[in-house]
Amino acid sequence: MKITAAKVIVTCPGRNFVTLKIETDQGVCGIGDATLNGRELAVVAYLEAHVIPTLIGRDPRQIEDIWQFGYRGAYWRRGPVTLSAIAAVDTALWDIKAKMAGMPLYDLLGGRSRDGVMVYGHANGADLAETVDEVGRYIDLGYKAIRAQSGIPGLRDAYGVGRGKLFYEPADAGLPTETIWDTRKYLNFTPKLFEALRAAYGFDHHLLHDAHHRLTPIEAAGLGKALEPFQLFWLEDATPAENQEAFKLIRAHTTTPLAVGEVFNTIWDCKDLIQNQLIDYIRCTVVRAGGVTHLRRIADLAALYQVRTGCHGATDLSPVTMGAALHFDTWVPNFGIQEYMRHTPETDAVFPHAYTFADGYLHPGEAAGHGVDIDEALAAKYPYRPAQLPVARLEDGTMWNW
Ligand code: EZ4
Ligand code: CO
Repeated sequence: MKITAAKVIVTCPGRNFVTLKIETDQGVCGIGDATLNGRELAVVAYLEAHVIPTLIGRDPRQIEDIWQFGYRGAYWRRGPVTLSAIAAVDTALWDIKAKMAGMPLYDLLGGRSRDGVMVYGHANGADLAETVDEVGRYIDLGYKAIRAQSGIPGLRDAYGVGRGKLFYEPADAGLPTETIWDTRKYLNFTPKLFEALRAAYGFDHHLLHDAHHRLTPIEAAGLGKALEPFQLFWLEDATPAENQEAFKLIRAHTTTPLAVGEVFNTIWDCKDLIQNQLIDYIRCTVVRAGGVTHLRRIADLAALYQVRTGCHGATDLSPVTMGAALHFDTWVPNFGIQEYMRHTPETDAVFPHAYTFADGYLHPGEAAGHGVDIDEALAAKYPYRPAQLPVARLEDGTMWNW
């Protein structure tokens, strides 16, 4: 069996997505997501100039060897561009292998471990009252788990607050939007939000929150402690994690469960956090962390330390990543939760998929492969539009973490 062709498809049905399609001499093809939000064209160039030429003529069944070739063969190890490109190849090859086997991908990985994949939705509002209402809307939609983010009094911008309901899209301008951040106002407000949410809805639902890298370790420790009475499912990205040891300080002060890893790209970014039991959930997903092949290694390491998975699932992860992640989630023994931000109807139309939502769970479907396709004719109607993520500055102008 041979790979005969591969191409990159860029489409913007409301936001940019990069998709790799691999064709074979058996007529079976597979697709993988290569979208790196705000840096899309870097991965396009990487795939077209450096990866696709090495794939032609290769046996697509050799997923492991092709992964190692992409990783070791680059010499320049790691990094989001390289690992997103490797992930796209890997996802497309698993898609092909599962289609050849006539199996849904989860079956090929080792079979079903659960009946459905518990997801969390994103509730956000301009202020506390609106955010409380939004959480209620998700409860009414059947969600078992909800992430709450809110506008903050006295602060113009807060992470996670969308302009419309149910859809949130931060990459909103050709050049980065400048937002203003104030940690004092955020720390003053956030416990009040969760107090109000528990007062309104009780303790039966899982509540989550994303600090989005804004805090120092000691500030994160304080927030974790202040949130303990409200029993969060997790506090995410409490502080940047380039220095994985920073989490020792947070861990020493709070029992609020911690989740990290959506910006990680290999197992090496996760290693110390997992081995030192500094986190409870690892947020890596298929496209950002080298595909199913590498994500599986991260999950296996995590399992040794009772760390569970919590795959990133924002709208910048295309339906292709969502589909592949749902097969992974259905199989992985140490599953925790899956993030689920709905894609727009335009995006769903470009990427017809077998996965479905019901009662707070996503189901990957029974189609052979990962169950997601791309309508190339429709994709061609939505040309690339430059869009970058915002940046954050403190009120005095100092650059901060967005
Ligand atoms: O800001 O994926 O938990 N979800 C998140 C996301 C990220 C975006 C960045 O591209 O933090 O909303
Ligand atoms: Co996040």
